[in-house]
Amino acid sequence: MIELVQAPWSPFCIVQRRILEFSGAKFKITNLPKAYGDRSLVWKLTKGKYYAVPVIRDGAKVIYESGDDTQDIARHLDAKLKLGLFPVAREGEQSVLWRYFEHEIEAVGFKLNDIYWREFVTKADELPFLRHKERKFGRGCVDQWRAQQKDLLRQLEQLLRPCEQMLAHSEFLLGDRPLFVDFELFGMIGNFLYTGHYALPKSLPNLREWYRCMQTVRLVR
Ligand SMILES: N[C@@H](CCC(=O)N[C@@H](CS)C(=O)NCC(=O)O)C(=O)O
Repeated sequence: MIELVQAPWSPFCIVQRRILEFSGAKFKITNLPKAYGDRSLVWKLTKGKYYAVPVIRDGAKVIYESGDDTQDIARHLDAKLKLGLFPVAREGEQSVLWRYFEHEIEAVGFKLNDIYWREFVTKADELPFLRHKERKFGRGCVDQWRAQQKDLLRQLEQLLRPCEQMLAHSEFLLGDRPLFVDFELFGMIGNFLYTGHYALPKSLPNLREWYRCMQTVRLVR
């Protein structure tokens, strides 16, 4: 059985979890008990090559991203479970879009989620969480994001507007069935909405409808 090693709020993990649910395949979820403080499980599985999540274990194979902009896990699931998420004719559009989602949208969405970090980080993980964030974004970064919350929400709305425009013309981003980029955007938004403090703006009705649909959509063979 396929095993997903994850942190439940991680945007990149939500992408793979939803793809697995969509596929209808049986799979097992393993949450890192201390997502920030202890990556030893991932380190062991990848034989000392990787410490981030998600990681997939599929029989003897362990799959993780080989680069910053790769989609090795999704491509593996797509090929193995025959999901049709990466049609060759849409490869170019998809690679432009997933970079926009992973870089621009994720960069604002995760800050808005992290404002509420004490609600999803365990006591034992508080110190490594804060250290992890402050080493990358500077001392007091989470307090700054809290102070900038309204502005960050406005930024996110602007960044999501092109998706709203795309969804005015089709049920999914690139047509009448979900492709990889639908799951990718779903993960970034799922991270933003994780703590339940936010909703997608009313000014983006097509996106709201698409998100509702993406929560439960299943593969039709
Ligand atoms: N491009 C990678 C990014 C994975 C990633 O950044 N994961 C975060 C969690 S959201 C992580 O584990 N970062 C390393 C760390 O926390 O030390 C992917 O799509 O899987």
